[in-house]
Amino acid sequence: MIRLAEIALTEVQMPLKEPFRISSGVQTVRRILLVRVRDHDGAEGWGECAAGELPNYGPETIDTAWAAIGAWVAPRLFGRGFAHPREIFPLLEENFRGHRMAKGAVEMACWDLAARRADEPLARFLGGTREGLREVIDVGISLGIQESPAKLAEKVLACRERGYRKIKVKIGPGEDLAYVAAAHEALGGGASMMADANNAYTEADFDHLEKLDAFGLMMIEQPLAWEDIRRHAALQQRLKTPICLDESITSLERAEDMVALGAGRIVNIKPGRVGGFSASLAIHDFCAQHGVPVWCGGMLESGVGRAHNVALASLPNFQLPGDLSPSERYWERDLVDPEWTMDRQGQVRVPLDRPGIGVDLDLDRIEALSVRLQSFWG
Ligand code: OSB
Ligand code: MG
Repeated sequence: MIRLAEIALTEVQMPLKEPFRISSGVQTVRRILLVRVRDHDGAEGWGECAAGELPNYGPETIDTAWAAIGAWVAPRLFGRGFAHPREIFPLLEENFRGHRMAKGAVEMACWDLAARRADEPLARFLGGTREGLREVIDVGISLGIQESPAKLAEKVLACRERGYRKIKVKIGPGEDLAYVAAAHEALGGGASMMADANNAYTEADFDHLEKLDAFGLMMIEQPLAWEDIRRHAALQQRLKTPICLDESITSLERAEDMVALGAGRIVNIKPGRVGGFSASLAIHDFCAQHGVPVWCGGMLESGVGRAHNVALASLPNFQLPGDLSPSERYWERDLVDPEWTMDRQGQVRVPLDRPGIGVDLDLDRIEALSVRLQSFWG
């Protein structure tokens, strides 16, 4: 039984090595909300909230998540026992709409705690009886919008040289065709390349977006508004390039809608966006049953969130490279030991030799970077 005794929140602020600009905004410092859960037997688990500083990806921010955890998530979890962490998400959904990133941060910390108590690596604990766990995962990189197409071309070449198996370029109106063309030319093709628009286009842009078909991209991610499944279906009808949904997939039901309406052919799963691992596993299994490949997205997490993503991406239907860049791509120094690495073949190893998330927290560094702490007690 898991009986939570404490949920501790810490905000740390870490400067990114380089600013990350996408169509919906730019980040230079990552404000990170870490969650530590402890049960009455003294076992602990760690989580990281996917939300950023501004509500420009989804409606949540790290401040709304902080408030939601304190006001509604923590009180609901205290004072009861869980035989398995899969019981947590349904409980958090009862008459409690949205706030999936807040729910997910705590839920995933509880999965880590349960995996440690079961003495199993998180990847195995998550996979359960599913066959085909991956021990190494192909890694892709997500490149922010650059100053110029030429600069992007330079970057994509360096990424290929480094070994990345997939290169995602961010696009937006006025910063699209010339950028994709330059990257396409540098790489000599579009097969290992994709574009992510983060909601930047509308129905008025369909003719324009059709021009992207010429580049033979692996996929185009979230071209239209996050709540708009129907127009993605209309666009997919016109495009040869598969559409992958990211922001739109806030739950299993939205993945079902995507498949039923033909609104996309690939799903980006970010466990934080859907409320944690229970919902991620449900989406993973649903997509596997319907022949829809999935891959694991990223939210510029520290090594804590990255650990959850890597564990999830070890599941069999994660058929495409994940946005699982190594620590050195984001940070001077990460919050975990060992830091996340990628080999020259563009793969990350799933830590299967120790229980839970498989990395230690650098508590001194976390303390040094922390700007806010709050504990809730059960
Ligand atoms: O759309 O996938 C996205 C980062 C922040 C917000 C949205 C997105 C991203 C990324 C970064 O693409 C992926 C990573 O963590 O490297
Ligand atoms: Mg995206």
